Amino acid sequence: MQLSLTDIRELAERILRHHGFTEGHVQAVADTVVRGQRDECHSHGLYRLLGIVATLKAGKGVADAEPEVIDHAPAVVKVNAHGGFSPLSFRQGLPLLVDKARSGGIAAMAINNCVHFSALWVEIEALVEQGLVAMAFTPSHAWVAPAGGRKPVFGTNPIAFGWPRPGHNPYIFDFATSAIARGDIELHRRADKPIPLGWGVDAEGQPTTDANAVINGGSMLTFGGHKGSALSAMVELLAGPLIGDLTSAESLAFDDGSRSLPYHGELLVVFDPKRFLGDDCDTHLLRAESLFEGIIDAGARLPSQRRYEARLRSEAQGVELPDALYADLLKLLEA
Ligand code: NDP
Ligand code: PYC
Repeated sequence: MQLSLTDIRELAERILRHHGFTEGHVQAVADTVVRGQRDECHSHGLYRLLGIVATLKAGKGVADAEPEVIDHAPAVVKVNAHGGFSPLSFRQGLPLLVDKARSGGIAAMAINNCVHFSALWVEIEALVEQGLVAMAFTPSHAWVAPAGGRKPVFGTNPIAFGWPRPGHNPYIFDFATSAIARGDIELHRRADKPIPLGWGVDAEGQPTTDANAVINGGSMLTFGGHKGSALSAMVELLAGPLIGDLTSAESLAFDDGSRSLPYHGELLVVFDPKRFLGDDCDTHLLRAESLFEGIIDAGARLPSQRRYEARLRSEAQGVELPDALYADLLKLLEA
């Protein structure tokens, strides 16, 4: 199916309203999944609506939750999502987070008690647009074995980072600390395609190219062996106990076999370069440009470049949805 961005936005909004989401959630969630689809981040585009509705039906998410923004400490904002989906909590906490970063130079926001389904770059872009440097971390469900271990302990635990670049798209990376996001393995299973070796092992701990064997009884693997494993543990700690919220193992226990989206917290940390550098800010941001030029001169590409190119393409031509996904999305309007 070839659909315009307006078409997919309307479809996403209709599905969310049909399932009783309040208008704030409709707008925040639709915005997030449409951006994912637009930038060809297929694992976190419209596909996520299937999991969102399944989570609601399993009673593991609240469609009319009202996020509560708490001015917790001079540099800390907390947002209690009260069981709702994270994008609205992020939106509502954003102004206070930005104010705190501007006044103190550094600030953090903890989103608690939320269903988390999204790509983190969506939030990082909103912060970088304000001229801030930003990082985000969140656990998920315990699907990933630690390097050298035999059973899942970690979530897919993404880390995202953004740096503003005057006159250019921002430098943003955003990746799971597993070899790949769970969503991508699920998409391979839906399309009946083999996964590359290195993404996961089967129930016996044997390397496999069978997505189903990884999802049902197997384990995902970390990226970069022990290094990804340690980073994944860091995400568990920062966006779990540090903010008083669930680890991936606890999120999976809360799930209780319902196969819902993960339920836990998220930590965002932002820095205001103007506060760090004062009048010298522009000079140093310009110096940073030579790093990006160096990467490109070396023949590499910057992270997010593929995404920015996909965005331009989607804005001009619309997006392509697999027929099976389009059919499953339409079914959500009947159920
Ligand atoms: P990838 O392994 O594809 O890595 C994504 C990042 O690496 C992007 O920033 C990407 O840029 C960049 N990148 C990829 N290839 C290159 C390259 N050759 N040179 C330079 N940069 C490159 O994605 P993941 O599967 O790890 O993660 C996908 C998404 O899943 C993320 O957005 C993440 O937030 C989300 N996720 C969310 C979770 C949650 O709990 N909410 C859990 C796990 C993942 P580009 O996009 O331009 O290719
Ligand atoms: O793709 O790993 C993933 C994921 C987990 C929660 C949201 N996305």
